Amino acid sequence: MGTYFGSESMENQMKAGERTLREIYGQPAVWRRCLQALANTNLDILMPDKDPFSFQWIFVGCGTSYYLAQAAAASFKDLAAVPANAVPASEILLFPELHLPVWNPTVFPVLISRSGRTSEVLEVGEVLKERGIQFLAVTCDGNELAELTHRTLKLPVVEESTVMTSSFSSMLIALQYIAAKFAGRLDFIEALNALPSELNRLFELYASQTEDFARQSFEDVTFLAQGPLYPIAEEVSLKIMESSSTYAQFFHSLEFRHGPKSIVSEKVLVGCLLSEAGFAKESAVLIEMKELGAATLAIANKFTPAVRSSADLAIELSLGVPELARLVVYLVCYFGLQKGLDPDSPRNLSRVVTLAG
Ligand code: F1P
Repeated sequence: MGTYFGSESMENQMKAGERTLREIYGQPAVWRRCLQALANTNLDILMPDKDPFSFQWIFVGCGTSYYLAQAAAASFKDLAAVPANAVPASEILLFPELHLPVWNPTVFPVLISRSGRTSEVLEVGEVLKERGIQFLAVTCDGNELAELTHRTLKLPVVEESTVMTSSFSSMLIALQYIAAKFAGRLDFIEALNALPSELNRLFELYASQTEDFARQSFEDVTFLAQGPLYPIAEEVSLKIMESSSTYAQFFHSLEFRHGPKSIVSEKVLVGCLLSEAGFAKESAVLIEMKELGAATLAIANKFTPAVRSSADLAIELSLGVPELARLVVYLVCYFGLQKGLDPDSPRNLSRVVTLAG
């Protein structure tokens, strides 16, 4: 898993994407370190000053951190049964009354930013301070964001790459951990603790198959998923775009039938992140796209023989943890589509995006 498509020799690909590959294969160790840090942190002081169940939780970020916000909102709704939603930081800046209506004083925003420097996120922090709204910051680097609130969770992740891998996975694990902790779901925390060794098992099983698969090149790429896996499909597509300048799309799996399937040909890769809850209906889309001639990749916790045979690459997770705790593992199974480019140095992109004005 975690390798590159493209026409260059594997040796050159390794050199070009070395940092990204190291990042992917280093995930289990990073997750372990974060889980340890979370176990040693007093999370109560990060919570709103009254009953956390009485708040509307709003998760805010840009780019990868916005997709992470969506996965976090789904996790909070599912684990803690609190109202939760996700918005890009720019939405709050441009349409504040849609997202922070004055008639709803019980909002608790969670600002997510690896760098703690993205200007839209910092501006949202300033708006919240002006309005006297308490908020939590989740970050890896800390920086200016951490100075805006005493409720800051700074994770022990140092990531030099532009593309966010460890930061995404560890901030998602941390937010799920917080939701589970305040919902009293100790079983879920146990499930998160099982993930690092499970991922090592999956690397052993699937790394070489995936590398073989990844030697092909595709004209178009699309990733499909539903429910809490949908933001993971968004993130996988973003990673493909960032690391290979290939336009990648994402759809809710069943939506793909309503028009977008017109793009399907043997030069198109359709990746399906199959949930357990929606397996029958989502896998029917995979089977249909294979019949239409697409190249297919599927990730599922368990396959049936028919579904497995419709996937050119089938990655079976076999994880004995709740579906929601598996999200982060689907993410690691992403591919950087390489077209003679260096996935460590995305075109037109810097590690921090700062907008003037
Ligand atoms: C957000 C972000 C990333 C993107 C790129 C530029 O950063 O948009 O999602 O991949 O690295 O920055 P941050 O606010 O989480 O630091």
